Amino acid sequence: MTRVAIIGAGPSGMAMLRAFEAARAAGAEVPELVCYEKQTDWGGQWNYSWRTGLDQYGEPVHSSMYRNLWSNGPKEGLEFADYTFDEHFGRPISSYPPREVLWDYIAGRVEKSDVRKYVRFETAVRWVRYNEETQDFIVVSQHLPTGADSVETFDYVVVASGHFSFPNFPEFAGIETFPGLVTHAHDFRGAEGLKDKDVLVIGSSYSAEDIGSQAYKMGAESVTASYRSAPMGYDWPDGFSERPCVQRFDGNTVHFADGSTKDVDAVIMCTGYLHKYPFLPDDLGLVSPNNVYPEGLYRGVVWDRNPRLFYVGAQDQWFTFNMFDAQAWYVRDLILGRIQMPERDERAASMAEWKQRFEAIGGAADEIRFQGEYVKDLIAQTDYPSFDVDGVVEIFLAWKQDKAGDIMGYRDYTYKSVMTGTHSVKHHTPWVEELDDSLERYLHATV
Ligand code: FAD
Ligand code: NA7
Repeated sequence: MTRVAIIGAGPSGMAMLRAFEAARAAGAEVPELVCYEKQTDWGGQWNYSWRTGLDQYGEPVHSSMYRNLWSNGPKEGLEFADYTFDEHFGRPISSYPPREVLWDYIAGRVEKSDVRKYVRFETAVRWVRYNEETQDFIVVSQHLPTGADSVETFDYVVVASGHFSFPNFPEFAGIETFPGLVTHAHDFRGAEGLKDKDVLVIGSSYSAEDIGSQAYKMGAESVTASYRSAPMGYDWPDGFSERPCVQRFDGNTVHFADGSTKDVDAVIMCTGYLHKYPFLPDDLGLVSPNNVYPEGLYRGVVWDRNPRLFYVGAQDQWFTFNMFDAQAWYVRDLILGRIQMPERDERAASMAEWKQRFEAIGGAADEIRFQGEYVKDLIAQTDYPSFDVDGVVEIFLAWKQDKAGDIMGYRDYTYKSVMTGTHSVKHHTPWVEELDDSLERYLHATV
């Protein structure tokens, strides 16, 4: 029987499991699946861990999420086409739920599909090697609680291990003698300790924006965000400002590229993540900056140098959960032989065409449209329930505008689902005042 290894049971790996289960439920014969997950539960980033650094087994902690993390885009942009928010919660909820609520939603779908039996929890993949002679993969894994290792053979491997876990940690002159907290967004777990502090966040993307906002929300004395390429440019509240690149630290004084200085108590590097796959040899491992079209992946999922290896979720993400579904259904159909794997020339021509489109991208709105076109391209080829992808693009564009107009209040805005037509409802408490991110309070409290 054909055997498929899935590495990771985050949203991408769970989409893969759901895709195969949907085919099985419809009467198809599906391959034997083994999904390796090094954590004790599924959900990937959404499965919060208080730990930082190494976990109880000495493994690098995967989680980069933190307390009080609320969705940074409207949930109407990520809704599954085959499992809606209405189906899960039974009533309209707000557009920007907190982490635990989204975790509940993702898990609810796969709990219903009875796919937990395919997942080997607390089992880390250590190494993958392709055997040219037998045309299959050897996967070496280790069960963390017992230390027992296992070596197994698979016809296909799907890499779904995420790419927001290994921090990109740059060097700055003088930082080695900075007397306060120096950390990376990956190890940030909450801003309560930043109350009354002067905080520096380095970076100008999602993490800088949100961790800076968390610090502000929890009562930081000041927040300074330092950008390398361009400022975020929001209309920040008093006490929150942007400055150009950090040039050096001198004690707790930061010197910026415009000659200005600022004394700070804490430095949080929101400088992004590395694509890192320590279990892959270099001929199988993706090397890319964080962008919407990583090189070497035919249709964004097939490892062109060895088309028996797939990546799900390797792109920078505007679309998330429903894009992982589009990818998973497509990969499934390649494995099932419902879609013929194109020859190398055809793959090269397709990649060249998409690369050209990628290089023509001029800004965030173009990126969103590009990713929408990509999702449509995949969905058209499988039986994943078709949905109004252009409608989702419009929601993302509206979100960008709402955010530009109201950075501390945009999470109180509401949008309409393209899946169900349901208009979300306002959360009972404005985001900037809400200090309890529990599912219990979100779903059951009235004030
Ligand atoms: P992950 O969620 O990273 O899951 C990968 C899984 O692989 C993990 O469970 C990990 O334990 C496992 N794994 C890794 N290596 C191994 C190994 N060697 N062996 C076995 N298992 C392994 N998206 C949104 O849509 N909205 C948001 O608001 C949002 N906020 C975010 C905030 C932060 C701080 C971060 C870091 C990401 C955020 N994202 C958000 C994006 C998020 O990455 C995706 O939503 C989603 O989690 C990606 O799913 P994934 O399965 O590809 O990867
Ligand atoms: P991103 O989106 O990859 O952004 C990384 C940011 O870090 C970006 O602004 C970079 O600036 C900046 N950066 C990188 N290296 C440096 C150095 N050396 N100096 C200064 N600034 C630097 O990562 P995020 O963590 O924000 O977001 C990743 C995911 O987590 C995302 O899906 C969110 O939902 C949560 P640049 O603009 O390239 O000059």
